[in-house]
Amino acid sequence: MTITITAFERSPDGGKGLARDMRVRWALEEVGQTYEVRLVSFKAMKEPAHLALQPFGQIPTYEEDNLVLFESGAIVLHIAERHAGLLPDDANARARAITWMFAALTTMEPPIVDREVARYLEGDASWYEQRLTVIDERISKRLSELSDRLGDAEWLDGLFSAGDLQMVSVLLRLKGSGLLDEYPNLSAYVARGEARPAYKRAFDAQLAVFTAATAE
Ligand code: GTB
Repeated sequence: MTITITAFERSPDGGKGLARDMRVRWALEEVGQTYEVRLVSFKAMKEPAHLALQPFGQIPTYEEDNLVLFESGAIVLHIAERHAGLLPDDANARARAITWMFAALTTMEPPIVDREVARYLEGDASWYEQRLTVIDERISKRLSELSDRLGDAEWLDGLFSAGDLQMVSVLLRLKGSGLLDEYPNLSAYVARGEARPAYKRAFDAQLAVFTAATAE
């Protein structure tokens, strides 16, 4: 089985590992699957060959034999379902881990994405600071709720799962915002995720792509 994913030829995040191929790389590293990466330019992403794989012209995509997938959440779930290591065997625990995956992507991530979009679309506007305050309040409410639920636990529900992989990936987008600082248990949770050997291998692999691209 050969797995090929796509990633930015030159990531706009400057090698910080915030683009969504990082989540797929991390999942593959956690389950011990080797993979190849096809790098795509912004131009190539909008061309028919890539659009046939990803109808919205984005990365990442995932190809495995005759299977083509897009949407990083679906890709990570596919990897977690096919390989041991990211979802518990017990059916109820498995359902709860999947619930956390959805919570990360559909409850936690939207206001965090809004914050980034507001910065690059409205950053120069007179109303930007007001808008940022409103968005940050929405994010902080969610962080507070998540912090209460996590408490002193290491991971969201027992052992590390694909739910934690997605949640840590989403929270990492807040690095540098200062918003996580109010929640030491969430900061420590993110640091535990980053300390996982699989995360480090995935991070180093995406950073090597960025470093090579900028050395050209
Ligand atoms: N829902 C889709 C998924 O989860 O797979 C979203 C995919 C997506 O947003 N892909 C982005 C993309 O291809 C890259 S990851 N964008 C190009 C385009 O739409 O034309 C999002 C991203 C981009 C950049 C940063 N950054 O610079 O920090 C962070 C995250």
